[in-house]
Amino acid sequence: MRIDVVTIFPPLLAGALEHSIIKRARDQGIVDIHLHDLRDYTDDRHRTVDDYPYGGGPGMVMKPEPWFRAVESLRVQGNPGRAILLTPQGKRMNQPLVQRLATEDRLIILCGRYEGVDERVREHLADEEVSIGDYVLSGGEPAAAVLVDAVVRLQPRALGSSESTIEESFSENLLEYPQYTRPPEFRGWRVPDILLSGDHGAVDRWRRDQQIERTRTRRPDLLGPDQDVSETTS
Ligand code: 9D3
Repeated sequence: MRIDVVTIFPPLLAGALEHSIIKRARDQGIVDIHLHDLRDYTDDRHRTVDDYPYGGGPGMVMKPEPWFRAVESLRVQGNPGRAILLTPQGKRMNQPLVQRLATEDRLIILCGRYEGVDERVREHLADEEVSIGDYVLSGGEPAAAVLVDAVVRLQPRALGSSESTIEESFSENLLEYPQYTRPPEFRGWRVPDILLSGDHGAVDRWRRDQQIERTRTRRPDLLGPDQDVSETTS
């Protein structure tokens, strides 16, 4: 898979993509990731990427021309890919969305900044808009790091033998069970006896119960709308 990221701040992302699973996947040729500076696609002396909003109001808006020029020139080589605009107004990222994007041959990720991006970019350039959740970031770069991580680890052969190969709790909609390692007692806090019992059947049942109980108390929304009292209005 090829991933292009367009940003006014490539160094902010570079570090996040040079470690651990992503680094290994890049080194093995599983993903080909390229960072591009949006300012390289401007045509004025000051490399201007923003301007005042029509109609007035606070802040600046990112100009459309550098985005179109960037994406259109990246598309000259190879597969047009899917252009994903990272914005607070996008569809909320979740594991099914990540699984769908992970099957694409190419993603072109656009990181907004400032107060926003000219509407013509979302209407006529982006194939899809994605948000990573309901909190305010200063730009799309941290969201791009999150999306790239989530997509890369789903690529065939991206996970090594030490990472789990079976799909984890978010795909089966349950939280993880509690995990322990040595020592059996630390500062007076004991590892549950059942985990030291050697009874594998009992361990499996305990873990399953813990997963269900944890999900019920912490993330009832994962068990379906009926279980989620927080979604009740009256
Ligand atoms: C102060 C500007 N805000 C007025 C309502 C809107 C706004 C625009 C741009 C708020 C944040 C941003 C920058 N954020 C992103 O580009 C972003 C983001 C986010 O803030 N939260 C969750 N996911 C994402 S993806 C991109």
